[in-house]
Amino acid sequence: MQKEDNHGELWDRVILPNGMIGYVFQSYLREVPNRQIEAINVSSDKTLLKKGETIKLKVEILPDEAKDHEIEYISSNPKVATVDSIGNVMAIKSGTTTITVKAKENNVKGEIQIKVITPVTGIELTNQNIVMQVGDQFTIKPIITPVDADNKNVIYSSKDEQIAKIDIKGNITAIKEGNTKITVMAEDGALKKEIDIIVVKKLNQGEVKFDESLNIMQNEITGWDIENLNVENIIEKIETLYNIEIYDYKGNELKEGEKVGTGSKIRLVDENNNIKMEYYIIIYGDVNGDGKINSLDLLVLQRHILEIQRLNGTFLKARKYKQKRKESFLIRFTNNTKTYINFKNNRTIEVYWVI
Ligand SMILES: [Ca+2]
Repeated sequence: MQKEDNHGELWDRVILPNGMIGYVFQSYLREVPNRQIEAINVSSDKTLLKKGETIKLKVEILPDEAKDHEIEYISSNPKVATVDSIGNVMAIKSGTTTITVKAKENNVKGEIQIKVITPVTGIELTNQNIVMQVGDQFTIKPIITPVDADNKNVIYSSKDEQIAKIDIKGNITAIKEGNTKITVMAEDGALKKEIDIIVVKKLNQGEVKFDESLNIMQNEITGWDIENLNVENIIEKIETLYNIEIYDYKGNELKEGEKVGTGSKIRLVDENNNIKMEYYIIIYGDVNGDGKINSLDLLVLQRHILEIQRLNGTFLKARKYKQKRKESFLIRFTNNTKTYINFKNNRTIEVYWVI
């Protein structure tokens, strides 16, 4: 008991063992239970939690008569895991923390160490299937979520390496005609995704010829006039023996007059409906695949830069715009991404960016 100013009513006078006389005032009074907490045992079904997971701690208070006495919960690192007043632990991010359960009436406490891990919960691939010509290469870049996963490494494998093989960086090489599957597996073992690979015979010039304005990079095509790209414009630029089918990035077949955007696919099929080849359309600046370049693309790009939603595959390639525009308005993001906004007329804004 500290020597202090008097508060409240005088309650009692006590004689201490050393003979001193003390006065007890009301403000110092606290009911002291007969039997105090002597031990606190803390346990949990799990001490290894995944980010976002919650568990309730099991707390045993001894002796039994004291089990209703007040206790408090403290997390040594609330950034890793928090604990509420009734022992619910919530895993926030990777790391370790000690949860202490302490008696309010004295210094008796129990502890438990909680480890939080952040496993891979998503492997996102733009392509569900890829058509490649014998000898072609194509790189897949899966988006691994969450961005703060402890181990974002993936392991690639091919079901049939005679048909297509894949290296540790995700570069697929088409070896011979046939079908196979590529598996992308998170190294932490939790998740995997598959892609169908169709390897077709290399087409020769007589089978398909593209307009000179286009730039063909194996199965990706750039160099499109972005002003009016619709199904007919594309068909006009391809000379082929085969039927041409155009699909949007979601896989819906596009009809005459419909606008074509990034991620759309040109499929060549023979009279028996066999796929002869597929090409992806990349329109620089159109990162959302709607065929227009406007402020929506800028928003999508901002989400990519801020890692809210990463761009992938052809969309990722469409974010680059290398041409210099003199009458452009330049925006700089903090990470040095340059964005050019080109005011074309009173109604249209074109947005280009260079990363
Ligand atoms: Ca767009």
